[in-house]
Amino acid sequence: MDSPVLLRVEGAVGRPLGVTFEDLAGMPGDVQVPDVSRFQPTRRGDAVTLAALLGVASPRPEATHLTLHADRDDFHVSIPLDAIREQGLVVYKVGPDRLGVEQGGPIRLLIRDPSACHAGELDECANVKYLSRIELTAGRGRDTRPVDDESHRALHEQQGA
Ligand SMILES: Nc1nc2c(c(=O)[nH]1)N[C@H]1C(S)=C(S)[C@@H](COP(=O)(O)O)O[C@H]1N2
Ligand SMILES: [Mo]
Repeated sequence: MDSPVLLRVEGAVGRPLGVTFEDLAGMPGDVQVPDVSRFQPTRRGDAVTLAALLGVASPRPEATHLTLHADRDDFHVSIPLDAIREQGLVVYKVGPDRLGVEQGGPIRLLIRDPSACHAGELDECANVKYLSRIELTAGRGRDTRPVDDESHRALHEQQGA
């Protein structure tokens, strides 16, 4: 049986992708990032670089922004492509196991070195859980990050965090 597609890379790209667990695990060793707790002590798991996935998908020249979509809970974050390309990690496993939903799986995006919530484009809010689609666009895409402390608190309560 074919493995399920966990993540799509689409929009302004030369080659749209439907990525399975095996695709991620089969990427070359030099783009695998074992043990993301080295970057963020409270996070667990192993990743591939976002840059490597984008290398395969080939963003078209007009692409200025990258939008991270979590269709599961309708959460979306849009960031300038140049800012996130080298900062993004696509976490997909914990040792031999798949990344569970309680850890934001099956796919979670992590920013290597995020700023505090609302302190910039690449903030902790951009650590998107249940990442299902990466969309490249000319101009900013959808962004549902909370904009003030109150809505942020409400979101965290909803997330149980
Ligand atoms: N899918 C999804 N991802 C999300 C969120 C969310 O509500 N849904 N909240 C974001 C926010 S605002 C923050 S600060 C971080 C919190 O991550 P943590 O719960 O692992 O600490 O997740 C981000 N990723
Ligand atoms: Mo946040």
